[in-house]
Order: sequence, then structure tokens, then C-alpha cells
Amino acid sequence: MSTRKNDKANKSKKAPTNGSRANGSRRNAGYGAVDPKIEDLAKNMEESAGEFLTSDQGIRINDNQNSLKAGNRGPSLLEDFLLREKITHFDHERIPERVVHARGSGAHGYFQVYEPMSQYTKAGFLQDPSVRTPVFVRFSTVQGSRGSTDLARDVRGFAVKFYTQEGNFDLVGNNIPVFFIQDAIKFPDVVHAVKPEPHNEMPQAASAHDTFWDFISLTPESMHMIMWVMSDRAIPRSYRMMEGFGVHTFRLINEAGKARFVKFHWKPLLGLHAVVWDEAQKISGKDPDFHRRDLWEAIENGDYPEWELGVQIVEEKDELSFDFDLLDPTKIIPEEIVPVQRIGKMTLNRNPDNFFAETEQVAFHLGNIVPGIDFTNDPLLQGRLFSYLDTQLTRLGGPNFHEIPINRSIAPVHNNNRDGFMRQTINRGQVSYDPNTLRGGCPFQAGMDMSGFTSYAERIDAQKIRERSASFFDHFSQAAMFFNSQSDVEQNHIVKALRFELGKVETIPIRERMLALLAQVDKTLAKKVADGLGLTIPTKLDLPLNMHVPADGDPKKFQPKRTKVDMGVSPVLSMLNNLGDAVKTRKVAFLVGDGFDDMSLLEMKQALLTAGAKVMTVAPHLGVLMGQDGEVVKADHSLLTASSVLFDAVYVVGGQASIESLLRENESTNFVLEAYRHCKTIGAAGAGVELLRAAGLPTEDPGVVVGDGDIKTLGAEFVEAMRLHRHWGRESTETQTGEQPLMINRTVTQESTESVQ
Ligand code: HDE
Repeated sequence: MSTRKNDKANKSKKAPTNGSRANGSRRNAGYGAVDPKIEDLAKNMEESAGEFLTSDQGIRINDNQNSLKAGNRGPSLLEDFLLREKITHFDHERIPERVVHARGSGAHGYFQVYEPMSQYTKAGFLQDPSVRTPVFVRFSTVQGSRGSTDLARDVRGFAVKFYTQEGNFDLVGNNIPVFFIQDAIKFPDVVHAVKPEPHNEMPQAASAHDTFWDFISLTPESMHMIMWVMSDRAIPRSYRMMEGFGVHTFRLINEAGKARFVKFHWKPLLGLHAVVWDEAQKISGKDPDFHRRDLWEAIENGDYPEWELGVQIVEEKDELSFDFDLLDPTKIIPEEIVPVQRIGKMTLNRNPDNFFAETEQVAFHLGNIVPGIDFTNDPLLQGRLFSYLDTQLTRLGGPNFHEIPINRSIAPVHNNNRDGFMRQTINRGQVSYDPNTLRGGCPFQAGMDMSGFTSYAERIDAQKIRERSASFFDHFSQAAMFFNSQSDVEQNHIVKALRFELGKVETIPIRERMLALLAQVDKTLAKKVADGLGLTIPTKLDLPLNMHVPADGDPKKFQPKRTKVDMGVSPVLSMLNNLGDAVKTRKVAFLVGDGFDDMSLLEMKQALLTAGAKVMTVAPHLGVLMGQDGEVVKADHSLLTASSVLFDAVYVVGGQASIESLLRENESTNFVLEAYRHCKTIGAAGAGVELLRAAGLPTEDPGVVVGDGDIKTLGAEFVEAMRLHRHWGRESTETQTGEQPLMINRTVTQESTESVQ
């Protein structure tokens, strides 16, 4: 399959070259040694610069403008094999999009472990800190179609393929550590409920509609997940600023065969940040590719995103020592109970060369594991083990998708699997079965000492039964823990998100059922949502709380537990306690017009660049702008092409003429006003303050930084203000519970933990 080079002796004439792109110039970026996956992908790369146009059969094409006709005004001829080849290929360019996670963005990178992990696992890629294991990561939204907006309120997929020397290991996770359901048999239901409704295919990429909340209102096990997806976790500022989680409990197994339970985490070094909901909706119109672009640009700029891999390890003997079941995917292990050990770092440093070939064709599978890692009996995990391989058969058109360059392992593949659509491998020889003598028994089974995979020999002594373990029945304690662990600002966002989502639900009884469920999590929360909906919390429900009761079943076996466990709070669950560096790689818009004050632009720019931020000028017109002392700057955007929602902070450059030209455009006051409403840092120097006044902004707000003289001091203040990410004091307090502490220190009150009635 490797690309033929244009060096055929009988075609010595080369096409004119107009600057061939150095194919692979970005290859090996960041690597000291050769990256084995990059080398592997290179075998399939094609580069047209300097080459002649050919058919798929390699025939050089002389006329790519006209089809073959009977006379220049006559009908096209069936004989035209070039026309037919081109159109036929075009007709079949599309493959089915993913059933879920259709909208995604990918990047290449590498992973390095900090210390040998041999105490816990024999996995080869977790032993040697000097080894860089290549990775390909795909981030995604879940609900929407391939062309939908990045900024939907949604869970984000966080799927990592490690190309290890022992074969591929896929950690197919999300940015939220729990899931809606406990058993795989409910997955088609929850997905059907959240996807656009089948009769009119509306709404796109949104959970705010009747079928989703109908299902959720009948599925109390979803309440913990609902708290997370209604929080700001579901509207991240960037893929680079969100956590990742393996969700299920897995196993690590060491050389001696000792197993331990493990939960996987990804911790972003840039901290956790979100946008606000109004901003998210506006970005969806202004730049639906916002997250995709952000990831792409960061990597192109050399701002390589990084995450530390964390593990929570639980000894087997402690399996049953928690208030929840380790096999229940609607539960986390609070970090305060089992700390997260950071064991290595992943760096993304290369954008894909071709979206379809890599990001679209990549096929993740939870079942891709390596010796030293194994599964547990989590019933969601067990169902996923079937689904991923199965779905790829249709999506990628047959059983050979592991041969697609982005999917193939860097470890050699030898087995007796044969044939099928699009087979690339040319298996040589007579033998395609095992055992055999004709090939000396090859390929051999590998002993455990030769990295042969063996499943963990878990003891199982059970009845075959369709039942859910009673240890899975507590659906509200962790939902309450999550809610109680949020700052007032974050709780306020959850209230507003629920008011929005349920406000879009047209069927009143569904809203009421949701209020009854929310009341099991926290009465104040339910009351505030009810107020927004103009409803009261129902005291009695017509239907049982949990609808998973089979006609002939014992309802008690399916009901959520009546008493909640007080799990207290877990401060690490608040994004505001994970701010990290809120300046590095952040985008600041400089509002500027002709006649600007040169120093107020240059010195502020310097202060921001030094702190690691990015600066972009937004002006009344494109082209160049002249400063009052002769400085010339390029306008990166005009007020028409840019919008404040695409930036993290706004600075109004000084200079009377500049401000006057900005004030002639309505968009300039809208720009700062919207940034203010979204709680962003705003700065203005000298005459720039006039623009803030014209927009009606207060200048004594903590996140509004103004100054007349020394721009260096103003710059330092501006950077400090940006470090807070947002200035939440500006938000309406109508739905808030009280003060707005950044750090959490709550105790749970009796009233907020009322049991199910
Ligand atoms: Fe998935 N999921 N899922 N999922 N999932 C898919 O596989 C499925 C679940 C996740 O970027 C599909 O290739 C079932 C949890 C990610 O290509 C499909 C169940 C978590 C991606 C599928 C779950 C995930 C997928 C669709 C319940 C977080 C995108 C296309 C039993 C731990 C991977 C495909 C990418 C994709 C099935 C639940 C993560 C249909 C049956 C929980 C990140 O096979």
C-alpha cells in the first residue's frame, strides 16, 4: 500500500514543482528518537506536490476539465472511464458516522510513565520512564451528528489509543467519571432518548427535549450523572482544559499475578475551565468548530496540551469496604478516600495529516488491552466489550479495519484470521489454521513469560440471573455529594441549567417527575428549579419512582434505596478548586482603531505574552492600523468577523482617535458588554475607559482593570485578574444560595438529605 514515487524510468518528465510541502516536516516533532507509529503511518502517506494528476490506476490524465462526448454539444459517452472512476469514487466518499460520539477531533502525541509501575502492573508501557509510547487521542461530543456544534451541553469523549510494544491499549473514557446507566442493556434506550427525536429529528446536539427527560425522570440511577452534565463540566472552555476518566473500575495485574482494582484519571496541566451557558450557545453560532480549532491551533503554535495519568488503586481485600459498589459505573471513589497517584504524562504534539484517514477512521475498543491490565464485572463495561468491535464492522465496512493505518498496531500481527472486505495483508503460505505441522506449529502461542495475555482468573460462583445487585441501589448519595461539593456559583449554574433544560420540555408531568427526583438529591436545588418552572415539587408520584420493575417482579428489588448515606463533600469535585493556570494560551482581544496609543498596545501585549497569553487585535476594519506615534499593527479580526465569546479577556487600547473610530461601530460596545456579562476580565487604558462607559460598564468591578498612566502596572493587574478565569460576582444572584466562596467548606444539613417518599 505504500505510495509510489514518481521515479518511473519511462516517465522521466516531472511535473513543474511549485514548492513541495516537506512531507513529514512535522513528523517526529518533539521526539528525540524515531517515533514508531509515525514511521508506520508514513508508509501510507501521499504527497502530490510536483506530481502529475493520474487515475486510480496510475494513468496520467491529460484533460480533467471535460468529459468525453459525441461532439462538443453531444451526449457523454459511457466509454469515459475517467469520468466514471472519478464520479464513482466521489459517490462513495462517505461512511456511516458513529452512532454516538460522531463529532470529534483528534491529535497525535506520546505518553511517558514517571516511575516503573512494576509493583502494580506488568504492562510494558508502564515500566520504563525513558520510553515514549505513541498515542492517538480523539475527543468528541456524544449527542450530535458529525457536523454539529462543539459547544453542546454534553459529555465529552476522551479516547486514547496507546500504540505499545505489546499491542494496542485503548482507554476509551469520558470527561465525566460516571455514567447515566448501570447496565449495558439500557444503553440503546438512553441514546435513543437523548438523540434528536425520531419523528422530526429535532433538536440537534441538545438534551433539552422531552424524550431525554422522560427517560431520565424514570431512571433514578442517572441522578449522579445528571448533576455532572448540568454542571459546567459539560461546557468546557477547551478539550485541553478538561479531565478524563476511564469511568469503570479496571484491574492492574503484576508479574506475580497479584491483582488490584484501578480507576484511571487524566488531569490536565492547564487546570479545569468552562465557558458560561449563554456564551456556549453564542459560540455555537459564531464558531461551531471552537474546540476543534482550539486544539488544532494550540498544537500548531507549539502549546502542546498535557495531561497526567492518575490511578486510584484499591486492594482486592478492600473491594466491599465502601458505601458503594466498585462495579457500579454511576459511582466515583472520592479522591479523599483513595488519592489519585499521578504516574505519567501524555503530551499531544502533532495534528493529524488527514481528518478522514485518522480522526474519522480511528476505531477504539475497550477490549483492546495489554498484559497487566484486565476488566472487572461492571455490567456496563461488559456490554461495551461487545459493542465497539461490532459497531466498527458496519462503520468501517468489514472485519479488516485493524489494518487501517491509524488502527494498526506497531507490534507485529501474526494469526490465522484471513480474507474479508478490503484485506490488505498478503498472508503467505499454505497454512491458516492452528494446530498445524505444515508450518512447524507457527504462529506459536506465547507463554506468560513471553508477554502472552492471560485473563485474570477471577473466582466466580453464581446463579445465572437477570437482576441488579442491591449494592447498586443508592442513586442519590453521590449525586448529593457532587452537588454539595460545588461552590455557590457552580450550584447556581446547575440550577440554571436544569431550569433551561426542563423549561424546554413540553410535557408538564415530566417536569414534575424530575422535580421529585431532584428533591431526593437536594430539596433546595429542587425548590429553586421548581420556582424557575413555576411549579411545585410533587409530594406523591403516580408511577413508581423507578420504572425498572418487571410486571411479575418484586418492586422492592428494583427500587432505589430509601436512605441516603451522608458522603459529605469532596472539594476536588469543584472546578473552581482546580483553576490551574488560567492565563497560559488564553486569548485576549485588543480592541483598537487607527490612531491608537502605541505604548498602551505594546506594553500590554508584552505583559500578556510574558504570562503566556495570546493577543489578537480586533478593529473597525481589516488591513493595517496606524498608531499615533507611527506603530503599525495588523488587524487580526474586524468587529464583524470576531466576537467577544471567542476570547477569554478584552483590553481596550488607549488613544483618543482609536476610541472614536471604535465608538462609531455599535459592535464595539456590544463586545465589551457581552464580555462583562460573561464575567471576563476587561481592561482599558487612557481614553479606552470611554468605551467602557459608553457600554455602561462599572469601572470599579474587580475584573475591570483601568489605568491612565503606567501600562506595565496595568498589565500586571490585568494578568492577575485573568488568573481567576472569571469574575463570578457579576452574575445574577437570584438563584444563588448565599455567599460565593471559591473554596468549599460545606456541611450537609438534615433538610437537604431527605429520603425517598
Ligand atoms: Fe461508548 N460507544 N458505549 N461509552 N464511547 C461508542 O463506538 C457504548 C460508554 C465512548 O472517539 C461507539 O466506535 C455502549 C461509556 C467514547 O471513536 C459504540 C455503552 C463511556 C466513544 C459505543 C457505552 C464511553 C464511544 C460508537 C454502554 C465512557 C468514542 C462508535 C454499555 C467510559 C470513541 C464507536 C471515538 C463510542 C458503545 C458507554 C466512551 C456504539 C454499548 C460509559 C469516548 O460502540
